[in-house]
Amino acid sequence: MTQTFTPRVFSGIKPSGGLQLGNYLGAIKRWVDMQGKGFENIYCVVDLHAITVWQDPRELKDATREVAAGMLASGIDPTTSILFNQSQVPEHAELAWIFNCVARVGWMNRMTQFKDKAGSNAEAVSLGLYAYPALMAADILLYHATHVPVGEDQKQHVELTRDIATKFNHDFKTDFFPLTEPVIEGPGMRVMNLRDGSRKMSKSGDSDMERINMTDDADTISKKFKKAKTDPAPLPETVAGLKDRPEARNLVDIYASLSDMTPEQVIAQYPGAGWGTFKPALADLAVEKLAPISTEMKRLMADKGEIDLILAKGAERARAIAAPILRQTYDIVGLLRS
Ligand code: AQP
Repeated sequence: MTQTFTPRVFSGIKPSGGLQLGNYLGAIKRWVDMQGKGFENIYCVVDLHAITVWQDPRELKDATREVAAGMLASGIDPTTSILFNQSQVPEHAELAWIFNCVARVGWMNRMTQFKDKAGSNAEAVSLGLYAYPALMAADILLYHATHVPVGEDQKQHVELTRDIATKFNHDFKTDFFPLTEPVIEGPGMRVMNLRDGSRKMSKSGDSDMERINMTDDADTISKKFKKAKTDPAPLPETVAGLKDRPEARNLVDIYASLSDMTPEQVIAQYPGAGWGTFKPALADLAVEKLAPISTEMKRLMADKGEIDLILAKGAERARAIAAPILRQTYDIVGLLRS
């Protein structure tokens, strides 16, 4: 008999700094939309992933709370969705070890995000950064998640999760783990750096001017969009005219994602507009959409106890799903529980 799996969504964000616009448009905004669509939703602040690069212990706890606050302020409902931080559910690390023994070194060597992050320093980065995709597979498969909404940048890792599930199922002659689908759609799927349209926007990029932080105030947001790199040409008359213009394309995509429009609709609204027109319009839109979120984030962060309680309750609910799946995995692998 083949297994049937409950439609279940898992996704997470690393507290490796404060939230940036890419995390919101590429992930959180879509997670909010997935609530009430017939899935069980599990959202995680993946602090074990954050420590794959050095984190100041004093800042990590607050960054964890800030990411949780960003999710709550954006509309994640902790009574219907499960919201917790990863390290409070130790089963993640336990299943990751098993997957370290299933995944092949050659698979890890192909991960482009590792190459990007390690750069020319690959010998000196942590073993954890290299093995990160096996932990990510564990995060997902520990809940038998069927769908993972992520930005384009994470697609390869979700494919690796499917490879690990396939190999596990094959090696142990079972159908225990589902083949999880990545859910990647819409113009927010890859938000690019405001100073270099060939790189994605990141929390940990060198310059604050290259990203919009979810806690930036209205003046800062306006200044960053005003100074965003563009080419000198105005917006084209059609979307096809954005080809080979990565910075212009990025600003149009951000506008589209914030306004729930398509890039075609944005261009139709601003055909041939100069940057002096489009950038202030984009800044105003971003302030309108982000200000309520950042105000609510600040309110939530003022009461650490409230966030900590939400995360603790979420961890308890997560463990209720995770623990039996890990126990069955141990049994399948042949690990003795006496
Ligand atoms: N620029 C982006 N565009 C679209 N989606 C993005 N995501 C991140 N940046 C963008 C999505 O956010 C989710 C969580 O990502 P993460 O924080 O766990 O890892 P990351 O992708 O490595 O994020 P950062 O901000 O770039 O962190 P650092 O700088 O610490 O490495 C994922 O769904 C991701 O797709």
